[in-house]
Amino acid sequence: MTTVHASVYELLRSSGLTTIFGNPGSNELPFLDSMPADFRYVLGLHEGVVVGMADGFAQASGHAAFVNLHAAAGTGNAMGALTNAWYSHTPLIISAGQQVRSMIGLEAMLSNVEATALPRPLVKWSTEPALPSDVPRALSQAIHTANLDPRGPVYLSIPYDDWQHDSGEISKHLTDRVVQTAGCPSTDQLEALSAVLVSAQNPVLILGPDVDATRSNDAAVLIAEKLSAPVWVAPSAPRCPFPTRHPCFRGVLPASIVGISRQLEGHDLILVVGAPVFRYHQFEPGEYLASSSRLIHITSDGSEAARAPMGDAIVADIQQTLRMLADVLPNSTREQPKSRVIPPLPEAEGDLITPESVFDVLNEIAPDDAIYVNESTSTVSALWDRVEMKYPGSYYFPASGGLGFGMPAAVGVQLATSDRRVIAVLGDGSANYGITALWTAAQERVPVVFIILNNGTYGALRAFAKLLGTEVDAGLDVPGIDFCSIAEGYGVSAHKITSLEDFKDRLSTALQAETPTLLEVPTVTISAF
Ligand code: TZD
Ligand code: CA
Repeated sequence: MTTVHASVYELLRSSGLTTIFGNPGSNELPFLDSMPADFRYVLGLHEGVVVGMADGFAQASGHAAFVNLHAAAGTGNAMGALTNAWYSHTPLIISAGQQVRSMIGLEAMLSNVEATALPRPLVKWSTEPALPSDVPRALSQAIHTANLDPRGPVYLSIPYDDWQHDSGEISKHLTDRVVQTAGCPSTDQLEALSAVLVSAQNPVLILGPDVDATRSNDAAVLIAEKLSAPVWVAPSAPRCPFPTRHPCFRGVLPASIVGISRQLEGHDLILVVGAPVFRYHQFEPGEYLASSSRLIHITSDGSEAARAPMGDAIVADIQQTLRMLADVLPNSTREQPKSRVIPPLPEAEGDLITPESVFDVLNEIAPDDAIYVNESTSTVSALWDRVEMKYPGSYYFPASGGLGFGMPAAVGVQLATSDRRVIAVLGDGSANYGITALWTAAQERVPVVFIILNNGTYGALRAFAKLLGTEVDAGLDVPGIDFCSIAEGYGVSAHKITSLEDFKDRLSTALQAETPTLLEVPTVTISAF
């Protein structure tokens, strides 16, 4: 007999899922019993951190990640992090232990009542197998579902008395199944798209996170160069799809309805790839699009295509479509756009350091293939302006805006990418939501450089309050947090920065270290808009 336990580990192994991000409880112990030696368990101290680390790991590796959470309370703690994984199309296979089958109905302690409903609507699929021998097949379904476009998280609740059951006959057929998509545009669709682009007078490209996720950055560069078109990054950007010092690069679009239509005015053709149309944020109503503009949207996510308020869409494989398009497009005779000018460095105020000068130091000292995990909300534009990012997979930001992603994701990205340095840029507010990731970074000896921009306040919310015409003061300041003491408490060496020179020195040392470092930088507050 092959047990469910043996079949599941075999399936995980054959699917490349040998790293388990988790936080255990009693329901999960029978699964963790005698874990094979080729598996690695990465412990997170809070489930939001567990999912954040797995999210970073999956996004950076380009492959699904496996998560093991504790039943209802553990899953509940993970929900905020799931909002980010959902919107970044991160393939996560999230398993959770369940009470033994005979006691779920009794609502014994640690029962996950209505387990499959709990993680919705933030998973593509959620299941609790009807019988123990179906656990391996359900896991196989979960893995394929997570990996099919649009990729995303799935959830599997497993009663803890299932593991020693016989897994039955079918499980041996599961390990070598290949499930593929082949979503290319037809020849007619490709010709029509290319004809529209060629005949446009003033086309513009807008690129989203899935261009970077599918490693289609080079194809996007070719298309931009062939069209001599300016390139914007779609609003509320969670990744960097285009080299930021390329002459065609224009920046990140604003995130309001009028902000976008104003910025795109004059373009007769707008090609949006790998992003929703659009991820708006601040409500500034008006025209969605100038009447002289036509919008075409290429996405692998049918829901993104269907819910857009304007434009036409092609739902297809992004990498294949961009490569095919790059091949068929002729070179335009238009002049190439000219590189944009980087804004001047603002004057420093008193002893405090400006975020802009922190970014200039990063740009000067960090390796050019450094990976930035950003969760400093008021300084997003300044970072995009000042830090050059030229390689795929150089930037990660919470895709739903749910804070608590930055610190854990930085650990996960670094675990997946040992040949590049990860620099986490965190606000003093944001850092607290995932702070226990510091402990995992120390234990796993993950050499992330954590930079806390400490302005003592929720800076972005102060800017938003102004934008809304409100005068909010309550709940916006976060004074009195000593991040160096916290970091040292979790085993991470830390320094409070006293000057820009000091920052340069400490950063250079941190970038050579083989273990994590936290640098707390007292900064001024700048306006987020
Ligand atoms: N809670 C969660 C989980 N996600 C959120 N996005 C918020 C609360 C609301 N929020 C924002 O959207 S930005 C922000 C909060 C609290 C302030 C973050 O402050 P910070 O960065 O110190 O990290 P800045 O640069 O001072 O804005
Ligand atoms: Ca702050």
